[in-house]
Parts: sequence; C-alpha cells; structure tokens
Amino acid sequence: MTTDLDQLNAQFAIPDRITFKAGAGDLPLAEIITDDGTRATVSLHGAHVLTYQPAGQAPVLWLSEHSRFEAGQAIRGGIPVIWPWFGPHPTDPTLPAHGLARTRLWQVLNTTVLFEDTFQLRLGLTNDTQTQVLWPHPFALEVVVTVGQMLAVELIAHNRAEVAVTCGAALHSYFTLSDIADVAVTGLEETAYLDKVDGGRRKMQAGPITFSQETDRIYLDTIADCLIVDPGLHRQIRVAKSGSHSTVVWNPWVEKSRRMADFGDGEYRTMVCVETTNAADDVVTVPPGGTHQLTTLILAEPLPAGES
Ligand code: TA6
Repeated sequence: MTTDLDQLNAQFAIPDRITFKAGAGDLPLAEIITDDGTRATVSLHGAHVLTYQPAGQAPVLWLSEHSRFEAGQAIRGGIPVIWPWFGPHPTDPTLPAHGLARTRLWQVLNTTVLFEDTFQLRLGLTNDTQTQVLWPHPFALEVVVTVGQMLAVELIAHNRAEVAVTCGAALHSYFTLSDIADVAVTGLEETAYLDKVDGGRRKMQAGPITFSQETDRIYLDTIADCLIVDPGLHRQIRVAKSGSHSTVVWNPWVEKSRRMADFGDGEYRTMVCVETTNAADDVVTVPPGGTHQLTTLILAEPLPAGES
C-alpha cells in the first residue's frame, strides 16, 4: 500500500480530474474536479468524503472548523464511514464508538472515468493485526465515491470469515445549512423512530422534522428519500439510499456541541446529519463469503416553484 503522493499520482491520477495531494494534517487526499467545475475531496484517512460542491452551488457537505486531522482520530463532518457497528459497541464500552473504519488509512484501488463528466474513486481496507483486536473476523471493505451530477458513496463489506457476521454500518453524512431554525427534513413523516435524547423511546414522526433542540433519532423500517429543505440557500438536498432500512437524523444543539472539542459552540446552527444507516434492528447478517452494500446518493436540487 502506498500513500506516497508521487506514486499515487503516477498510478491513479486522471489529469486535471483526479489528483492526490496532502490535505489537513498532511493526510493524503484525492481532489476530484469535473468538467463543469463540480469539486469533491476524499481523504484516504477513513475513506472520508470531506467536501462536495456542485458548480455554482454552496458546499453541500459540512465540515467543522475544529475537526481533528490526525491518525487514529475521526474527522468531524463530511461523510464518516461507520462499520462494523453503529454508535457505541453493543457489548464492550471500551471499544471506539462507530467502529474501526473511519480512523484507519485506506488504500487506493482504482480511479475511473465512469461516463461523461462522472469520475469514480475506489478505496479499500482489509483486516490486520490491529483490526483483529476490535473485530475478530477477516474482512475486505471498499468505498466507492462517484462524483458527477450527484455524489454517490457506496460501502461494500465482504465477509471473509468462515462464519456469518452481524454488522451495523452508516454513511454518516453532515450537510451544510443556511440556519437550522429555517430548515425542515421531509420524507420521514408517519415513520416510527427511537428518540435517543428521550431514553431511546419509540415514537412516531408527525409531519416534517424541524429543529429546536438536540435531535438524535433512528428512524425505522424506511427506505424513503429524505429532503433537507433549505429556503435560506434556495435549495433542497435529496438523500437517497439502498441497502438500508434505517435513517438517522442528528443535530447536537447547544450543550452537546459545547461538550465536543472538535465541534465549535455555534456550529450546530449550520449543519444537520441525515445518515444512511444499518442501525438499531437494521443490523445486517452477512453469510461466510457474502457481501453487503450500503449506498447513499446526494443531490442538490432547486426548491420547487413557490417554495423558494
Ligand atoms: O449519528 C448520531 C450519533 O450516533 C450521535 O449520537 C452522536 O454521537 C454522533 O453520532 C457523533 O458521534 P461521534 O462518535 O462521531 O462523535
């Protein structure tokens, strides 16, 4: 595996479209620029999509100004890759929240011109002696990032064990907003959810989701697209998905933001997470030699007429 930038560019660069550079914290990243000027960056640390900005649009993904960029530390914002458990480890609280994938260095597998003005980066991670301590099974992960008229991120998990394994996962996307007070998330109306700020109680969503306090909900049995409707930025962000029957909506609000060192006190106002997950009872059992694919599709759209 190489993270030598010269070697990465010699082997995988697509001139003027995909190049490899040193990012924050000197962590290697891929910079993707399409013909129409859409830009994205993907850190090899965690196979982490950091930024996505369609031409002429405000940034779609949110990244904290206080994020760490260090080996072994999670990046705050963008699209953290969560695997093989979502949230705290189901039985061992000493293990890192949200699994092992987001804090390891991934390798570049290939880069492709997929079709007109659409480019693809494939990253890989396989088990090693360190992961064995956290997850005692052989595995191979791939993250496939496709940048064009929309952003697609696929997490492909191959079970290399000789036994079936049960995994949680997420593409834990952070989105940029004008102001959380002016935003609504639609698509989850009349959907049951577990309210993590109210003891995990099961509730029913009535109407669009609006925000006036810490919000941390796992929506259940849903394959629906979500729309983040943002009049302040004159757009809506569509979050579509496959391989997932649960969606998490999170905003830490004031107190939790203050408790997070890598999250600015006022930053909660311009972000929301709408996460494509295998969470709660939506964990996935993968047979020996089997594969699970989790995909999130992100598309910035104009607001419907009359809503701007
Ligand atoms: O997806 C929401 C959540 O599970 C919240 O409970 C909060 O913990 C958030 O993830 C961020 O977790 P992290 O480990 O990245 O600080």
